[in-house]
Parts: sequence; structure tokens; C-alpha cells
Amino acid sequence: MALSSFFIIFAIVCPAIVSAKEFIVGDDIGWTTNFDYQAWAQGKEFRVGDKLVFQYPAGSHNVFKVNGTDFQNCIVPPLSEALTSGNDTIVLATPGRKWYICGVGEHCAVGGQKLVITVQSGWMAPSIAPSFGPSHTMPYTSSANGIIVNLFHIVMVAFVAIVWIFGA
Ligand SMILES: *[C@@H]1O[C@H](CO)[C@@H](O)[C@H](O)[C@H]1NC(C)=O
Ligand SMILES: *[C@@H]1O[C@H](CO)[C@@H](O)[C@H](O)[C@H]1NC(C)=O
Ligand SMILES: [Cu+2]
Repeated sequence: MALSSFFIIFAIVCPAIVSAKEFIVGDDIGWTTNFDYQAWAQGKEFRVGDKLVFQYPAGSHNVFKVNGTDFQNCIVPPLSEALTSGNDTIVLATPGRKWYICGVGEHCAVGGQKLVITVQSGWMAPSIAPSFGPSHTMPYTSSANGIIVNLFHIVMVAFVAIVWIFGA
């Protein structure tokens, strides 16, 4: 009995720890101009290990990962750094702010084709060591919040499972 209870709790809690998500940027709209990517990102939790997929007809757009300054000013890096397949998958490997722009024409500056997200540390790979340099405050705070939220979630799920098993 005790073993099967343990199994059920494990089965419920485990996916909450390891599940990596795949986000289609812009959902059905994909990666294009005149779409509010900040509204799209709002309320979504991006974690280390999750994937972003930028979908668009190859040739009409591209994807550059840039820093905050270049994001703000829509400064396009050399074309050799672009993703251009039309189904570009990016694995979110580290926590912190991540910036992406389209480098075609004025798509970024005029069309607003730009996305900024904050990636939180995954449960399995918490990275709360303080980093140095001017950008250390944001990633640090959001990582810490991510872990608290995750712990809370797991405790709640475990609690519900225990009540369900022993209350039935
Ligand atoms: C952002 O990246 C550009 C190169 O693309 C570089 O020249 C610039 O110094 C970087 N800015 C910061 C704040 O790191
Ligand atoms: C896009 O890439 C993902 C993997 O990153 C793959 O699962 C999917 O089938 C691809 N879609 C198309 C239309 O090629
Ligand atoms: Cu574009």
C-alpha cells in the first residue's frame, strides 16, 4: 500500500519537474510583422530547457538573437548569424532576458517584429549563482521567484495527492 501511494505521488509530481515546453512564437500567426509579441509573451513562463519555434515562410523573415541595446534600436547583426529555415527552433539554455528580432527590411523598426522574454531556471538545473556585470539583477530575481513558484506548485500537487489517497 505504501509503495503504491508513493508511486502515485511520484507520477503526479514528476511531470511538474521535468516537462519542457515548446512555444510556437505567435501561435497560429507565427513570426511576422504587425503582431504584438509582448502581448503574446505576457503570462507565459519560459524555463531553461523549453523551446521557442519561429515559423514563417522561408525567405520572408529571419531570426536574430541580439542584446538589449540592439533590440531597442533594431540593429541587425551580420546575416551569417541569422536563422532562416522558416521553422527555427531555439532551445532556451540559460536563464535571463533573451531578445530576438527580424533582420529583414524595416520589419523590426516599423513592423514591430521583435520579441523579448525572461527565461527562468528549470527545476532540474537551478542556476542561482549571482552573475557579475550590469545585468545581474534581473536574472537573479526572476530565477529565485521561479524556484519558489515551482516548489509551491510541487507541494500543492503532493498535498492534493495525499488527501486524495488517504481521504478516499
Ligand atoms: C550588443 O551587441 C553589439 C554587437 O551586436 C555590441 O557592439 C554591443 O556592445 C553590445 N551591447 C552590450 C550592452 O552588450
Ligand atoms: C518544425 O520543427 C520541429 C522541431 O523543432 C518539428 O517537430 C516540426 O515538425 C517542424 N515543422 C515543420 C513544418 O517542419
Ligand atoms: Cu520579418
